[in-house]
Amino acid sequence: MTGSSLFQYLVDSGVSGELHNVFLSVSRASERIGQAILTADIGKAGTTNVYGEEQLALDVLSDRIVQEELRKTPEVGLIASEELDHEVKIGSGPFAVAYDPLDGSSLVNVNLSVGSIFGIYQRSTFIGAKGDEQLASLFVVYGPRTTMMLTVKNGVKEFTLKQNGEWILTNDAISVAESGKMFAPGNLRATKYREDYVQLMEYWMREQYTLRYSGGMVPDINQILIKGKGIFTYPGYPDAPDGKLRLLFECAPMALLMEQAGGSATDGTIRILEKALTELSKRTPI
Ligand code: P6P
Repeated sequence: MTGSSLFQYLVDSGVSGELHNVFLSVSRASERIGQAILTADIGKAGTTNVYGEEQLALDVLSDRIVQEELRKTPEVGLIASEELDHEVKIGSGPFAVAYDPLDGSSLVNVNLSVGSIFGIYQRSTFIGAKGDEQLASLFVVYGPRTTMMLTVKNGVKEFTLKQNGEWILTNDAISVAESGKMFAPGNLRATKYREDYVQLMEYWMREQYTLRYSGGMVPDINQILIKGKGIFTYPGYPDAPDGKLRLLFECAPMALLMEQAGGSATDGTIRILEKALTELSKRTPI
């Protein structure tokens, strides 16, 4: 129930002890990233990631923090990071963690909320993985408060990081329903090429949906989960048919949370969680 610690929740939920350490390492990494955001250099790292996106010093630092914590976790054998161009075997543990260490990092220098996203599997390679295979997924929002949305596939729970470093269960009944009139429309530039997206936007505006889009997938999805309503879109268009968002690092973890909260997540045709990963950098419309 609310008020219990993350560790107590994992025990109460019957999550296997082997997984506890993985969650505790991820939560420790997130706490450290939250601290780094407050103090670290928000300049450029002078490098680009595999997507050709310029890395910020914070992107690289956040990835290093997650790696440090996961390399201290014997239960984790494999990692993949949005900041790396290949998966890395880090031990002989059964679990595999795919993560975006600092999603939307460019929002830090305009002082908007950002987040970290994690998907946890039991696999020896991510190639071929489907989001349905995730044992758990979670994201952390670095906003006015640092909060975590977690699913171990028995619903979605919110934890809040307290001053003493404890993650306390603050909402144990996260759910979304059809009722909401709130939209987070990404990639509006696609309307130049896609009449269907124009019609959808016109419908949402005519129906007086409330616009809530920050440019950060983590806070934008968090808002839908907390308010229990709304829709997030990021479609593709001829120049980028799969859009921008990554299947492994962003869309699959988010899709599991959304479905576990009673919502749905598709690429416009099939469930995100049914899509097999053909390559680490695979993108998908959502
Ligand atoms: P755009 C952040 O860079 C990100 O990967 C997601 O967090 C966010 O939803 C999307 O890209 C924003 O993209 O095209 O609106 O800047």
